Amino acid sequence: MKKFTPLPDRYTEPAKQAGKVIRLEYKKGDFTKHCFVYLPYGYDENKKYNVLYTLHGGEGNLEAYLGNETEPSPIKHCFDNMIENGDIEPIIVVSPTYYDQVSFAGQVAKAADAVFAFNKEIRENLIPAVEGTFSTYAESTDEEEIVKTRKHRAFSGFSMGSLATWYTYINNLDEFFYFMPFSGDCWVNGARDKNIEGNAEAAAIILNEIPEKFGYSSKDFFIHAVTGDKDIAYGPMCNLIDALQKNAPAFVFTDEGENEGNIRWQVQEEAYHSYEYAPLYFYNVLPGFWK
Ligand code: FER
Repeated sequence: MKKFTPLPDRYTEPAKQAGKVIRLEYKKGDFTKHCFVYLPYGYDENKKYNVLYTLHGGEGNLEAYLGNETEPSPIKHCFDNMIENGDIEPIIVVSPTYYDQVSFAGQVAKAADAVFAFNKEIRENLIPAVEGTFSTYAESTDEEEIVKTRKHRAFSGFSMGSLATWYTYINNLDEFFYFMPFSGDCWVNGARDKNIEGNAEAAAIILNEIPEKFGYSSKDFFIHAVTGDKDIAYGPMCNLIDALQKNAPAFVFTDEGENEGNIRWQVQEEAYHSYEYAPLYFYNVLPGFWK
């Protein structure tokens, strides 16, 4: 397994070329929600941008990645610096929440329920709101067009947001090509309540069936899963990766990019369960997407 490249100095401090954080309201039925959207420096409506959707953890909220319009976060500065230095092409980043704007801080089971319900909202409300407002590869928000442009969409998330990333692969593989689960494994829906043993084995069987279910091959997606060796998700993620290596032939492990396989696993030494490592992980993962 390759080591992570250390984050360059000052990548979490304001860049010279600063993108913008915008608050975007959208409807979910009668309910109004919002998300924060990062537009890169020099955003131009006449250009097309790849989009990263990224989800917070069980005690987080929709400001976890980008901050907000007036107080941008270190992670937002990291996106600016990566783009300014040419590590990645300019991208749009979307930070939504699976909660209905209510604080369920500390209630992991509530987070799991919200995560399991969120994929419908991504498909029906979130993607149309974002990609109908900003300039992405999708020329319209028709389902067919969103599916056609799936190669230009990535999904990531931390902890319970990583659970959401595995579930977006399971439910919305037709809308996303790239996945970056960080610091969270794939709980089988309801397994916790039912006390099912061997969650990782059950998850591997489910994950293995997904590409065929959508009519895709092993070349039609790329997952780069990451965590730290001191992270509470390290053990569960190792179990999941082991189960995928043993029982899920749809997954072709690689230490390189998507031309060599479709799943890559990388672990940072001495890293704990924290957003603190998100800039390091984005810096190492995103340059491998959209190549
Ligand atoms: C995991 C480890 C921890 C995981 C989730 C958590 C989905 C969440 C912990 C919390 O929110 O307290 O592997 O996978």
